[in-house]
Amino acid sequence: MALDQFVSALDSMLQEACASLLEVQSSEALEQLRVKYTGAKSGALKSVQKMLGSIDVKDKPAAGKKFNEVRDSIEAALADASQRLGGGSSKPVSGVSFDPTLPGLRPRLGTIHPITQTLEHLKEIMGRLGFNVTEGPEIEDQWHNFVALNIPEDHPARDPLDNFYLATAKSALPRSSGSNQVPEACLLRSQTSTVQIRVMETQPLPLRIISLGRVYRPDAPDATHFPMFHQMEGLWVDRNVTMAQLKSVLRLFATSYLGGDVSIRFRPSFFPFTEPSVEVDYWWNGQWVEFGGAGMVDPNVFHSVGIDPEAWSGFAFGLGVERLCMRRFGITDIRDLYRSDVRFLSQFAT
Ligand code: FA5
Repeated sequence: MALDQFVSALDSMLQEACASLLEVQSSEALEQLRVKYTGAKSGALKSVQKMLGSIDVKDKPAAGKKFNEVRDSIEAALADASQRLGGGSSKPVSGVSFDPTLPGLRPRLGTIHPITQTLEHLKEIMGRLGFNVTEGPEIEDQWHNFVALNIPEDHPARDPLDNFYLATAKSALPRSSGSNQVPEACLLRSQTSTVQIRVMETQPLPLRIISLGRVYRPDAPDATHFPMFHQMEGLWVDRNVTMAQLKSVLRLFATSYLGGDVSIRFRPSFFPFTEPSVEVDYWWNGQWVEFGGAGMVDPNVFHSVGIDPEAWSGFAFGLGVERLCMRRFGITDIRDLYRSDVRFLSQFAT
């Protein structure tokens, strides 16, 4: 095929395509034109391209160049038509419009997790009652988690099935007498009562502290239990601390945090580290919900940290932070707090 024939075939195709594309009025018609000219199987460009094979070798570069120019022009005309009909363009559009008067995109700000909010709130209330905030480690040795708290070696609370013992972390030589004097496995603390011991070992008396943090137990998750949760521990040791003061502090705390209309009750109970001991419940949704344990520090605990129980007395309590948070925010399933669903969590923005 002669070069001039090839060129004029391309020119007339371009002319016809441009005329049709300038007039096209609907997306459907535009799509038909796209198939007609650029369709991969039987588009007009494809048929002309096939003719390239019959062009004289010396004219092939010029013919190829012409073919590319025409193909680009048809694609540009298709993009223009698509733009005019309101559809997107496959090619970047030159002169993109930009309206500086439109409002900007608002950046998404995070919110403070309801448990963090609760921890801060509890510290604030207890601070007003004169309690100082203290911290303790989450990886504990058996002395602080059990032995010093009057929980002997054969106590069921030390069962490996009820605790997260760590395979690698070991304590220094155990302080408990009668043990076989080899380093013991540490564990993720199962209660914040560990901090009572750490504080009494290191701080001068009298003392009045709270400690808030995570604790870990292999409890099956349900609406009110989670394997990782938070507790607030309280400890007051002085010359004449009484059970009546324990009741007053917990009642003042509960009305401050949960509201004046809250009903709470103290139920006789047992903890190895307090005597007498009570469970603390509040009334919610037609039933009593336990939110903590409390009692007078057991003399054996005082002995283990070198405090004379004849000269000093004290009370201690440990409250479940999640249960308090749920009651205040009306959350009915503890698992919602840890699903990391931003739609749920952002409801509690401060
Ligand atoms: C204790 O942990 C004692 N250390 C409390 C204590 C401290 C008693 C000081 C006396 C003196 P208990 O195992 O009952 O007690 O847990 C206290 C609270 O933690 C419970 O009342 C509950 O509110 C919360 N809690 C316990 N297990 C879970 C769990 N799996 N998920 C969420 N909260 C829990």
